[in-house]
Amino acid sequence: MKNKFYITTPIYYPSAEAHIGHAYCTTMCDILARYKRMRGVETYFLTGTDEHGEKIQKKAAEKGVSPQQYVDEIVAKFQHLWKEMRISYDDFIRTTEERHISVVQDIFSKLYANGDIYLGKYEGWYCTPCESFWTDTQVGEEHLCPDCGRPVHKDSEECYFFKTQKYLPDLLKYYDENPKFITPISRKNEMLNTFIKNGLEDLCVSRTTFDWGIPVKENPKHVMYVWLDALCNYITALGYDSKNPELFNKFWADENCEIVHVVGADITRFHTIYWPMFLKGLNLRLPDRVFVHGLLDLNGEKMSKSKGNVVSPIPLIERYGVDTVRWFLAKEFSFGSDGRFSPELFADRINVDLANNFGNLVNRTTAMINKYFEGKVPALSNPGENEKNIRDLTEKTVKKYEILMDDLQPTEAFNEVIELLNATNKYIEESKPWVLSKEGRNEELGNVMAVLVNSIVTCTKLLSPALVETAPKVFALFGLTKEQEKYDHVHDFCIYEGNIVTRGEPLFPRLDVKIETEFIASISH
Ligand code: ME8
Repeated sequence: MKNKFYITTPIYYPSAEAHIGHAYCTTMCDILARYKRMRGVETYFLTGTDEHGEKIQKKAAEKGVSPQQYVDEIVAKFQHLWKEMRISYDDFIRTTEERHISVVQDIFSKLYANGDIYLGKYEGWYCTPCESFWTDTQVGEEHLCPDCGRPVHKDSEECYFFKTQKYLPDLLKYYDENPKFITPISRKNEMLNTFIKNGLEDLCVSRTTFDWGIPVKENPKHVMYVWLDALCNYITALGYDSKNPELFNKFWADENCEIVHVVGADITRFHTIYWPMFLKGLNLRLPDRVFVHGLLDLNGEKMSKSKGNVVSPIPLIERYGVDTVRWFLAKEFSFGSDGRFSPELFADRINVDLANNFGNLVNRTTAMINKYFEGKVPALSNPGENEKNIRDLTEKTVKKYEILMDDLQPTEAFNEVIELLNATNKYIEESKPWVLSKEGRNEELGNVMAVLVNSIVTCTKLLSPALVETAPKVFALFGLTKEQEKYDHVHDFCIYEGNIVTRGEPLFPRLDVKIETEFIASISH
C-alpha cells in the first residue's frame, strides 16, 4: 500500500443545484478518504466546481445576472450540502479562482510551446449542453449527440487543437502496464472500442463564440475549452507551477502517493483519454486509477430538473439523519454499477441494515449487559467453539474489508461487515443468553457478552467511514477510551473487559415503508 493518498471528485457544474447523484459520488470519495485516514495514510481529498463555459454563460443571461454572480449562488449551495453531508474534503477548488486561472494559462502556453497545441479550424456537429464537437459518423443520421442523445447543430470555428496522436502510443502503453488504471474494466473496453479504435481526432481546446472562460494569453479572442480548464483543477489545487508547490510535490509528484480520480460514467472519456495526454505533454506522472462509478436514476428515469424528478439530499438528511443517507448511498448500489433510486429501496435498506441488524444488536447488547452484569463488560474466559468461530470470522472480515477498501470497493467491503453483524445476531440466538442466565452459567454468559461487545466495536470501526455520527455514539455507549477507539485494535479480540456500558435511545428507529415512501416522493422536484 502506498503511504499517501490523493482522491478527487469531478468538479461539478454549478449550472443547477446538486442532487442525489452528485451526493453519491462525493460521499463515496469521502468514505474512501476517511478510510485511508483511519488507516494512518496521509490523505488529501479534493472537490470543487467547474464554473466556466457556454452553458453557464447562457443560464446567467437568462436569469439576468453576471456569470460570476450566477455561479456564486449555486456554489454556496454545493458547499452547504457538503457540510450537511459531513464531507471531509481538504480543499474546494473553484475554476474562477485566480490560483487556478493563471496556472491554466501557463499550462496552455507550455503545451503550445511544446508543439502539442496548434491553431486550426473546426467544422463539425456541436452539442451545446455537452460543449463537444462530433463527427458525421458519431451523430448519425438523426444528428444526435452520442453522449447525451440531444440534437446537435452544424458549427465551425477557428480553434486551437491538441495533437492526440502524439500521445496515443504512450496512453495505450500505460493502459497495458496498469490494468487497474480504468476500472471497472468494462469502461476501459468502452473507451478502446468507442473512441480509440474508431480513430481519435485531435481535440479542439479553445472557443471563440463566447467569452466566459479562461483567455488564451497568446490570442485573447480565444477562451480555453472548458474541459482543458476543468481537468487541470486536479493539479492547480495542489499548487502546481505556483509559488506554493508544496502540496503538489508532496502528493502528485511523489510516486508513493496513490492518485485516484472518481468520476461518473458520463465523463470517462475526458479522464482516461485526454487528461493523461495533457499530463504527458506536461511531463507529469499519470494517476494510478480512474474509478468510474455508475449513474443513478429515479424509479428508472434519468434525473433531470425539467422532468421534475430530482431528489435533493437535504430533506432526507433532515428527516432521517446524515448517516442514514450516507449508508443508503454506500450500500445500495455496488460502486461501479448503475443504480436505481426509489423511495421504497431507501426505507427498506435502512430498516434491513441499520434498524434491524446493527441498531438492534447494539440495543440488545447494551440491555443485556445492564441486566446481567450491571453495565460492566465481562472478561472472555475459556471461550468455546462458537466464540472461536466468531473470532475467526472477525479476523477474516477485517482482512477482506481492508483489501476491498484499498481496491476502491466500499460497497463490497461493507457487505462483509454486514455478514459479520448477521453472524453475531445469529450467535445470540444460538447461545441463548436468557437460558444461560436462568441456569446460572455465568462464565458462558460473560463470554457471550464479551464477544458481542467485540463484534459491535469492531464493526462500528469498519463502518465508521460511512456512519460518521453513529460511530462516536456507539463508542460512547460502550465506554471506549481514546486508546480503545484506535483502528488498530480491530486486530485484537475482546479487550473491553471492565468498560461501562450505558443504554441509549435506539440508534435507528424502524421506518414505516409506506409513510416514508410517500414522504420521499413528495420531495422530488
Ligand atoms: O461533468 N448519478 O460536471 P457535472 C450518479 N464539470 N452520479 C451523478 C449523477 C447521477 N444521476 N449525475 C451527476 C461535469 N453525477 C464536469 C466535470 S471534472 C474535471 C469536470 C456525478 O456537474 C457523476 O460523478 O455534470 C458525474 O460524473 C458528475 O456528477 C458530473 O457532474
